[in-house]
Amino acid sequence: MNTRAGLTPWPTVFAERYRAEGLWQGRSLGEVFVEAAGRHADGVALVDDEVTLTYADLLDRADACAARLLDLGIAPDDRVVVQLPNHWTFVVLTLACLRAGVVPVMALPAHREHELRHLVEASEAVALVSPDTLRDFDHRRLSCALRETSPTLRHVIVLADADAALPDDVERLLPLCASSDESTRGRTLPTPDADSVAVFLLSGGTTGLPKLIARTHDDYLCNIVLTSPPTAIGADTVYLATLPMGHNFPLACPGILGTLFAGGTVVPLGSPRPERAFAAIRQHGVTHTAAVPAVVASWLDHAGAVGVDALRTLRVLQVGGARLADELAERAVRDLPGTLQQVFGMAEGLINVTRLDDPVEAIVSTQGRPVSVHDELRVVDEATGMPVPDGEPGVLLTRGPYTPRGYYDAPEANARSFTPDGFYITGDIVRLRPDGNLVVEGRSKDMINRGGENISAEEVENLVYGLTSVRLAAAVAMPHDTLGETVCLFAVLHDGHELDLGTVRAHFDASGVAAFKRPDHLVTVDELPLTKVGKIDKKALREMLAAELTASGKVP
Ligand code: OOB
Repeated sequence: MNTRAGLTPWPTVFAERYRAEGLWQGRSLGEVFVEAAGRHADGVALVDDEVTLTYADLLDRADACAARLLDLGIAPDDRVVVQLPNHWTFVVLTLACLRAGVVPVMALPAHREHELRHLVEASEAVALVSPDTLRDFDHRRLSCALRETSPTLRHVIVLADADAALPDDVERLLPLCASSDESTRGRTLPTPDADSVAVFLLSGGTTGLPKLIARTHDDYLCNIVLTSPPTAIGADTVYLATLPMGHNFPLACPGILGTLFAGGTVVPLGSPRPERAFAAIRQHGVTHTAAVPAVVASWLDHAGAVGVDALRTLRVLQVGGARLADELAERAVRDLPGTLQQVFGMAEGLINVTRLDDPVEAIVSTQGRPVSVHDELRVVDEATGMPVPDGEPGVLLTRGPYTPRGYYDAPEANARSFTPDGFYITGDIVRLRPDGNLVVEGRSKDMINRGGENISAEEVENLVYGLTSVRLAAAVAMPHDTLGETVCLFAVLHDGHELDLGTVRAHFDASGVAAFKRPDHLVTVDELPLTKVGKIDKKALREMLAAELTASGKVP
């Protein structure tokens, strides 16, 4: 597999500058972990209900797992779709991939056939790692079915209980992640090039299915190194990972990898529910964690009921993924221990954070500023693409040492999402304050941010067109008091047809789509409003929806 194909490299002058500035260190992420493990051999690297692993243990298992992947015939540069819950095996497997130069494609546990098929195809994955069954869903069956129809997928690897009966052609993840044995001990592993792809992250994607974002060892290490100091990560950090671990935020901002590179302890937790999270924070003395606003809201409510004693070790609460309402931010600052840090980031690169010593006003009402002076930002007028006057809202464009110049193997999307001079068009409407902090004011991209999950309106609409009753469909964001936004579907039906929300949702389930994309609300209309150029007028639809909600007394 040639990982360089399909990539949009940084122009040489930029690459040279990033190397000269020390932003790109020329080291693979696996090597950086080996060094950290050498410095902190006896420190606890990873702990959950099942295991407690020191750095020496974790490195031993990661390297043994790397050797076992190679023995299976999975080669450096091969892609492996990883769909795992927050579990210690995710960390061992990811480190194993980084050590061997095998490239993980970070799927989410919520993904179903629709998304996984696309990820396998787009990455030409040779292996798919999934749970056996999880929350009543039979992932193993789906993984095997995908292998039947995929020309590249050879291995299905499942996270199953040791006593679960599995077919012979399915590999078990647990033994792959076990300590070294005779066949793996002392094996020399290939060292990936620093400019090769370390991981594939997924874009929120405005058009249809998620696009792959190839993050190189150089650029992803830069991401981790730059986000660590503002978050005060160190050897005494205990990081609780409750967001899906394959997401950029908990993985590398600075998250799991940042904590492991600093000698701290990672605590994976399968659910952000406040009862579970509070218990884990108390049990492990968690100092740092990351959450989306909807989760913070549930933690605040829970803290109101049970008090904050369990959270007394918390030093930094990172919140991002969706706009944190100022009122919620104020409550978090007032009612929760530790310092709130707003994080406005994206899998495509740029990370903005509020600094821990910022004035409370900035922490509460801004989404922070870039982590590097080498992050270039432009705020432009949506229609003309010209810079807006200082302090005015506009679309944020960015480029920099950890913001790739294009999606993987997606020339059409790249023409839409990147400017000719390499700026990524975020589709976020921001205002740049004189103090350098950004305020996220809205969005120009056609997406719905449901509790931190970015959903492409177009993907929802395309799925809805699978219903024979639907003539026209438009999905828009509907305000929601805890999730921020949910999915509202406007539909024009063919004459004589009827449609209810249950039918739409059942159709989504039957299409094998991640459940978070199902519409939450359906409005059937006789026609859809159009803009002057004849496009569906989503602004008008949002206004219609607001009027409908006000009339029915459902305004959040
Ligand atoms: C994070 O990454 P993605 O790729 O899932 O989503 C990125 C998009 C942004 O373009 C923006 O539209 C939205 O999610 N977003 C926010 C936000 N953080 C992300 N909108 C408003 N306020 C915020 N604080 O979501 C992500 C990646 C790394 C770190 C943090 C979040």
